[in-house]
Amino acid sequence: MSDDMPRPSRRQLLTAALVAGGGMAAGRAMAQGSPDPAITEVQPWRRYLGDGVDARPYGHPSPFESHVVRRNVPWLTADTISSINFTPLHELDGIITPNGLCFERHHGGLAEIDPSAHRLMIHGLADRPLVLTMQDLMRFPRENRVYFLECAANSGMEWAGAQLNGCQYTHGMIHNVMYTGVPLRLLLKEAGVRSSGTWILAEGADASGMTRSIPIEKAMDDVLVAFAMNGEALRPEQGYPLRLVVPGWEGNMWIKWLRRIEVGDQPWYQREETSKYTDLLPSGLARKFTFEMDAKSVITSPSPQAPIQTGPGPVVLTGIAWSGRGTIPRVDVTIDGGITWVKARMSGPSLDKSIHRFYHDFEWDGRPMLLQSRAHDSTGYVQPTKQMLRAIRGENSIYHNNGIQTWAVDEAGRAENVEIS
Ligand SMILES: Nc1nc2c(c(=O)[nH]1)N[C@H]1C(S)=C(S)[C@@H](COP(=O)(O)O)O[C@H]1N2
Ligand SMILES: [Mo]
Repeated sequence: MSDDMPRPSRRQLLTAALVAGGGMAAGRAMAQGSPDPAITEVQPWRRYLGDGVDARPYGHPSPFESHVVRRNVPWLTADTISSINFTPLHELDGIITPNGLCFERHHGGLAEIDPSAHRLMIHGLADRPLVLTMQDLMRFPRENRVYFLECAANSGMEWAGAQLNGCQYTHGMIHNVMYTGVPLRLLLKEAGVRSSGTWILAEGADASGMTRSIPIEKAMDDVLVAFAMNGEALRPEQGYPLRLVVPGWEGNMWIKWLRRIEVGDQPWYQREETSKYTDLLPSGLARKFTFEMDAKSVITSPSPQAPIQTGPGPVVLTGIAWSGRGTIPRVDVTIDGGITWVKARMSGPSLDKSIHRFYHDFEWDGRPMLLQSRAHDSTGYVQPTKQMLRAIRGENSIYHNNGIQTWAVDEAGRAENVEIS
């Protein structure tokens, strides 16, 4: 975690300003020709009193930010009930995803649950089966942790080649949230889980009744039963009033509207871990139980939905990187399609199994660029190219695509999803 951008001295800044003559610098030179009404005229927000406190008891973003929303791709799914929408990554900065912008993936629509009628049952290979109310849960010690959730199908549409034009659609099945929750370990201990218990089954209370098998080692390690996100109650879209948090592992296992945990001695082989979320290999065999999400990154700006609109000169390139196995000590960036790589500047907290933010601040000469980022995680793993992935995994995969993304930027600053070989 470092903010190690070299700081120019005042003398260098003065020289730079003289050389640039105002034209190329990031700021605008003080008016020489026509006056700027934004500075010479009194604006409406200065003339009239504004809304008082309490006009907005629950705050919303400025109306000028109304384009910053989750979006779906209508042709991807038959309806919006069993469907997905995408986090607007190109509009975000820092590492935390605001609650209202976390992508949604529902298999049976969202369950609108009355917390007073919600229960969490823990049973199976347990000496003291439990049924907990929300109030009961609030009496267990809780923890705060920031984790990314990535759907294993994120970038799945890109296996066969560049397809969707924007990082919201190519990489937006991810969010990064601070959860407050009770370690599942404490609840399993309270229920007296037996030593013969080697797997758990987690079940949702929604119409899809989603179920996934999870090894007991993970359940006893860092899994949380979360009731809050970014400081407030979970949103209905994210599983209110309870969701499982399974750090670093594929999003499908993070059961929302969590109602039941069964302890058993083998996996259950439910739909979501057999016909779905398995990876078909070139041999015709399918790889099962790919739980951990490999290291991955994407440049969020410039990108197709966030073109360069300021012409040649200073550009702040930025993006996100994450790994299901730890932290991201390093991200490399190239603007020439991989001929030369530079180390990006990391900024913001470096947390285990969380999104990391990177920047590359450079002077754009106005020539076309091929932008790529490459994540290194704390285990030494380096994000592969799409060609490297296909060599091992073949052409028929959908899930677990963590290949390097390329954006082609033209002279006008427009960016497009491409692949280079
Ligand atoms: N009960 C339930 N849990 C669920 C799902 C669901 O449809 N029902 N979808 C799963 C999938 S596939 C993913 S990727 C994540 C998505 O979480 P989110 O909607 O908070 O982004 O939730 C998982 N948990
Ligand atoms: Mo998913």
